[in-house]
Amino acid sequence: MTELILSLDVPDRKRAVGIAESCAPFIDAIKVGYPLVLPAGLAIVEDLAALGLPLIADFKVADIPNTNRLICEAVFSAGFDAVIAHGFVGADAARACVEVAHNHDGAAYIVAEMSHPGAAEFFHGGVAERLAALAVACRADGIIAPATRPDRISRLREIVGEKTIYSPGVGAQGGDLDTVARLVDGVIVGRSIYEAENPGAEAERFSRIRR
Ligand code: OMP
Repeated sequence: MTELILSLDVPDRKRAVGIAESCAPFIDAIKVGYPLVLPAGLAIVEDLAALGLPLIADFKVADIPNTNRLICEAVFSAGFDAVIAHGFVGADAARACVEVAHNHDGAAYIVAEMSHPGAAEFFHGGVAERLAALAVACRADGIIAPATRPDRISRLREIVGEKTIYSPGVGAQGGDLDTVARLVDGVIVGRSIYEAENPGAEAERFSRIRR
């Protein structure tokens, strides 16, 4: 089964909670990042907790080990179940995120390659492969890989093996749901669901990958 993860990049707290509620029966986790947490605060975790779904903090943590540790402590103390961190800051910094996550019985995912066109400027020439290897070496729970480049997902799968691959970039960014769903453990979808007239119905449509 491939998971469907709702990316709740909706800055209005009430609207975000309403969308999450309508989508909840059709999704496996909710990813929350700066667009929602900055206006709504970490209290958004309490609003979403009632849905009983894992909450992923997409803060793309990318600092020195001590700061990463402090950020991740705040993330997991707030009630998140997982965090997304960058690996380009080095193994020591990425490992700090993984250690805090595991101390809280949570998970940490490392960005191996990003999905937008500009990612090609730096994520090339073996960089993504090295970041995926770093994720394995740091005992991260998995990686983030681009739905916009399924061939790259397949290449990164060779490196991470059975580890989780979560993939954003379907729909609004052009990635094809069914193609990507066959390659990854979870597909992350934002705008295609939360900007739909009926987000719940759209989430249900996307949820065909969960069968
Ligand atoms: P939509 O493009 O609206 O479906 O949203 C995709 C979500 O995934 C957004 O929250 C992005 O910040 C996030 N994302 C990417 O789009 N590309 C990446 O390479 C990595 C992420 C991420 O780490 O989640």
